[in-house]
Amino acid sequence: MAILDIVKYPETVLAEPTNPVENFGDELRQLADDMVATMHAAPGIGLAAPQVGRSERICVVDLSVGETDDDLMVLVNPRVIEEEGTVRDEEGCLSFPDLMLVVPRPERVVVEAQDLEGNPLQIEGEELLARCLHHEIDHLDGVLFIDRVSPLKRDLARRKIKRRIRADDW
Ligand code: K1U
Ligand code: ZN
Repeated sequence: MAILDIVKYPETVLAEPTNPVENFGDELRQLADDMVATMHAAPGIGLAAPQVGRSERICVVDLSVGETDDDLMVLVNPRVIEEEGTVRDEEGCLSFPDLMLVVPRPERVVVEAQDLEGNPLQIEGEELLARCLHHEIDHLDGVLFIDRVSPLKRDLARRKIKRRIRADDW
């Protein structure tokens, strides 16, 4: 397993929609293993392929950050098929170090995906799991958390990031 570099905003790969996975084999398993190791090392509770510079539609989620095996999910070709309610809460993103934003997300989601063998999966998540699944699937569509806040807050966040890039603090 390798710990991969996490791509930071404004790298273009973060804004590009991913491609559906068609080949379920050793290369995909290797990518998933490396993404899990990278998420745990960060540490984070989720990670999507564009955040490690890849364009496959795959993400990993683990609300326990490696504490228990039971919470780990590897989702191939995930998509939200149902969503309910809206909650505004603070969240981070590993591609935006030390930036927290209040983002509206569904309170509950149902996600359809495949596992690493290509078998169908369905996951229902509420609260933090719903937020994390929605955030990761957004990454796979090239959507970032700054895209989900008001233009004013987005502009403020972009200014802060520009300042931090200039100060070599990004
Ligand atoms: O996709 C990412 O950038 C990872 C991101 C996922 C996420 C967090 C919170 C709400 C929605 C999506 C993170 O994991 S940020 C780090 C984080 O939340 C965390 C880190 C260590 C322990 C607990 C949480
Ligand atoms: Zn993120």
